[in-house]
Amino acid sequence: MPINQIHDANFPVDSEGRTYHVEVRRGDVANRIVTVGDPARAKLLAESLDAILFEHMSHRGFLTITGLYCGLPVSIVAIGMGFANMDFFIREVRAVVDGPMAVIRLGSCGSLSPLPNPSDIIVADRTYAITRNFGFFDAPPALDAPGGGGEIQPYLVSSTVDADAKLTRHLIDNLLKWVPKDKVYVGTAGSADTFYASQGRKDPNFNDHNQDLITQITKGQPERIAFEMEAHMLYHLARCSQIFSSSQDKVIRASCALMVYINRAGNATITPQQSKHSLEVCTKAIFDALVDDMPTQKGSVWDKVLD
Ligand code: R1P
Repeated sequence: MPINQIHDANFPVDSEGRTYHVEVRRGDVANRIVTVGDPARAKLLAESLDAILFEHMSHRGFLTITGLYCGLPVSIVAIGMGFANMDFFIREVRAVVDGPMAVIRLGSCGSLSPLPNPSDIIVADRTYAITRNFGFFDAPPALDAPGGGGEIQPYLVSSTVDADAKLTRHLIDNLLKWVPKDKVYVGTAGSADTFYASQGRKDPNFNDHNQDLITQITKGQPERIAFEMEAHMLYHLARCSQIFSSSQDKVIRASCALMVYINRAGNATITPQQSKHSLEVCTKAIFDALVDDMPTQKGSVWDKVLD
């Protein structure tokens, strides 16, 4: 939406209440949401819907598809990549959805130890953030000084936040209907603010001071099995909605299924056939989990659609 069509500089919406970046208004988005990065993935997920009631690609590339699954309203929102896009999505959708929300992220990830393998599925029961510490690079400590630069570290690792226990239980139960038990892992996902340096990838063009990053992050913490880039912002905002909101109607509950696309330890990648299969089984499991978790829709304009 062009900037000249927005009202309210502090939470921009257009004259009909559409948000600035996702471009959705009240009635466009359901309370049960699957969020993905890739719009093509969102389109594939939408093939499982019984009917599509709303579809819109925003000028910033957020694709929202709302339809019915087992007769209940669900939305699929493709957001692109990174913390900022997850923040745009959650805040703008929360602003136009009434009642409690259940959000499951379906993403891809890299696994960090010899297992899980590419094509395995990780349910992130907990997440943490890894962020580049700009101060370390912009005003570097004297690394050759006694003490090696003091306390300042090149990367910041946050504390962890839990997924919603009930939603995660439904997600795991439904995944196990389609995926062998030894291919489903439950573990902690590290959400990095960048794909390269903050995930310990070496780049000869920059000194990122990350040669020991993966070892430091995972030392003594074998449950830290995956890297991706969005789940922690989702869990963090969901937690903030629970502890700081004055209303139960504003609560967001979140969970996440991650398709292992690459294994960093073994330098292995998923095949096209495996990624297609992973997407198919995750699609069924996630939609069924959302329906099991919230079998009726409460407090939304979708009540009227269903009457
Ligand atoms: C990086 O290639 C992207 O893939 C992963 C990361 O989180 C990042 O967004 O997830 P998606 O496949 O969901 O985009």
